[in-house]
Amino acid sequence: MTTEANNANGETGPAPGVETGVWVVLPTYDEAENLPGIVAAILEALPGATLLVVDDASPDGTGALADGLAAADPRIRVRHRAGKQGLGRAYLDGFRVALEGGATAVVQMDADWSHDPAVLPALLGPISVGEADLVIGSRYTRGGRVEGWGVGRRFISRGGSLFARIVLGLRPYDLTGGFKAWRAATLGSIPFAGIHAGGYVFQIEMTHRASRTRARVVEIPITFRDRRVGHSKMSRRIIAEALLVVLRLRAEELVARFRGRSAA
Ligand SMILES: Nc1nc2c(ncn2[C@@H]2O[C@H](COP(=O)(O)OP(=O)(O)OP(=O)(O)O)[C@@H](O)[C@H]2O)c(=O)[nH]1
Ligand SMILES: [Mg+2]
Repeated sequence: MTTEANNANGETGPAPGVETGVWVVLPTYDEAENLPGIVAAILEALPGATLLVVDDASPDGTGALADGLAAADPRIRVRHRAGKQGLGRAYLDGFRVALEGGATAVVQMDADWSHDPAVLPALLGPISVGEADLVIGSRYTRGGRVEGWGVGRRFISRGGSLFARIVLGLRPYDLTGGFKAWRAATLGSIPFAGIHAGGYVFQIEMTHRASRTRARVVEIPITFRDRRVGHSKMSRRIIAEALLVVLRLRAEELVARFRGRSAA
């Protein structure tokens, strides 16, 4: 048997290889300028993957653009959602579709070029060889970098990761980043219903939940770049929410432990 799957006339059909069964979930909100390029780069890095664009009715027409790309390439799918409900909800919806679609591994990444598609094979590597259940593309592990952020944004991001790491007692250094690869079974074992899917805290909570199921979490260094074009959606409200939810997650765990002890 051969893993060669190109058809005779060289059409861009799915080419089974290591990444067969990999779904890349790409949430978009007003990413029309970025979408065609990032989609092409993702599929170049992972020719056998399925790429799911999850668009929240972007006013700039990203959804229609995605439909056009999907019509030309069977590896591309589009999930349209009625309106902007935040990144976390878009991800959970996309994860559900990927798991129901038979994904064996699920990648999550931003569409604004902050996450380099060329890293995708390396991100999936530890899962393919059976050494990890969750791989984090990490800015804050040895060799990781951030480019294009001012002092303020760096401080918020690093501080947020450190705060969550200490409060929740987690191992990874980058808890707020959104470039991750999941073994499908690990992702599927997390109950989505209870997740605080609002903003930035979503990334922390998903890694926290995975760690509590004893998932093997591995960090690989990445260089994160500030968005190429388009607008930033970061706000004070998102940061405050993240801090509060981290404290709440810890409080919930302590209460559960206390209840367990007093019931025993
Ligand atoms: N479907 C969907 N996608 C979203 C939503 N909010 C953000 N996104 C996408 O999620 C990814 C990350 O969002 P960003 O706005 O880049 O968030 P960020 O990286 O924290 O901040 P900036 O890059 O500074 O804007 C991008 O691909 C966005 O288009 C949303 O409400 N729904
Ligand atoms: Mg971004």
